[in-house]
Amino acid sequence: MTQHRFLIALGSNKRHARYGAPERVIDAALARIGLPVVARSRTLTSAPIGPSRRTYANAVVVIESGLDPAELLPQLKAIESSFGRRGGGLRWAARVLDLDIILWSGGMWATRGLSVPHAAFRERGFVLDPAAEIAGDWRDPVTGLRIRHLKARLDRRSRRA
Ligand code: PH2
Ligand code: MG
Ligand code: MG
Repeated sequence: MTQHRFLIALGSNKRHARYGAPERVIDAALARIGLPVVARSRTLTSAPIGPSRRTYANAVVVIESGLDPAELLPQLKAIESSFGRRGGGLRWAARVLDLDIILWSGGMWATRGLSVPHAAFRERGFVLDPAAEIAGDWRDPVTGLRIRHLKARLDRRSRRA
């Protein structure tokens, strides 16, 4: 089976009854993924983008798997649910755990309900900042730019804004 690499973003801005603060939720979620972790960023805190007012803990990991994105996604959703995440809430409401597929080594992927690269990651410092720590050379197949370059571009834009 061909092994692929995935860049996965983890986010939490709500305590978990057992694991505790969002930083600890991220650690526990990583342990749960159960796939070989090639690299892991630090866990960074960031101001919420969107309506929720709670600070987020965010991290990214590079993992290896023989699955394709459509096969991996339900596994990530199952982990979110097992951490108490419930569907059907407000978009971008506070959440115990969010696991997003940002990139994979297979290039572009689009099936119903899932696009890889993640549609908005180029505008999200909370993804690009930790991603630049561990995957700065990874090239976005849509823009042809490396993560390090996407981060520099976003940093420039947000300084100007
Ligand atoms: N996730 C969102 C919406 N806003 N803001 C921060 N700082 N970090 C996140 O992970 C995040 C967010 C939707 O998934
Ligand atoms: Mg998300
Ligand atoms: Mg998500």
